[in-house]
Amino acid sequence: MARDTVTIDPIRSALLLVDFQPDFLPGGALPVAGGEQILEPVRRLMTSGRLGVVVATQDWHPPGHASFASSHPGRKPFEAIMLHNHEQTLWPDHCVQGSEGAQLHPALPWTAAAAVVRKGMEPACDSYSGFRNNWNEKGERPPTGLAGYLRERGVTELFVCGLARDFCVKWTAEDGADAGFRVRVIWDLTRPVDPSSDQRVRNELIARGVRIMSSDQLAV
Ligand code: VGL
Ligand code: ZN
Repeated sequence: MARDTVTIDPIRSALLLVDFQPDFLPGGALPVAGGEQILEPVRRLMTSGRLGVVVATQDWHPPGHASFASSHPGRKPFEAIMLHNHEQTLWPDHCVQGSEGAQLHPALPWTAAAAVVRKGMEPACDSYSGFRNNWNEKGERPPTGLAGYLRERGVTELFVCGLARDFCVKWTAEDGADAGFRVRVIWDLTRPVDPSSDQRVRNELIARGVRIMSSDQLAV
């Protein structure tokens, strides 16, 4: 099926790269299958400048983080618990601050990135989204400042890709839409933790006003 080309104004756009870190790629602590397949096309987009300013998120947890199964005696990775009145999936230890697996992935040209927003630094609270933490003990989701940064630069359009489709990409895209940006997820430049979630994730994104596109719509 031929799909329409998406018109891009680089002055008003940002390429938002979510969690391209070795821990989310095969061989890492929380590997997302097929993540390595999107590195090369993302590298090309980063250096092209076609999608405007390049901004990245970096999952950056202190040791003993509340999202780690190892912080909850008797719990195993991928189980869910209630944390601050919301369901929290427990993960293997991953993206520990300063570790090899937490670095920005060395296969990508990070000199092209204007800003990197670190997230998940609160010991007691997770942060899937680049815009806001998950809920804290007060039931709030404090902002990271990313929306203000983008707005001040005149950005209105976000092109989101990265890992993982069903967690940090989804939450980032939804919060970006809630913050008033026109958000597109470049679906083929994301990969999920759980491929069986794809239809639900797609529906939930669309319901929140996020557009789903394919990299082949970025025609030259
Ligand atoms: C992520 C689980 C835990 C992600 C981060 O980048 O999608 N998933 N931390
Ligand atoms: Zn994490």
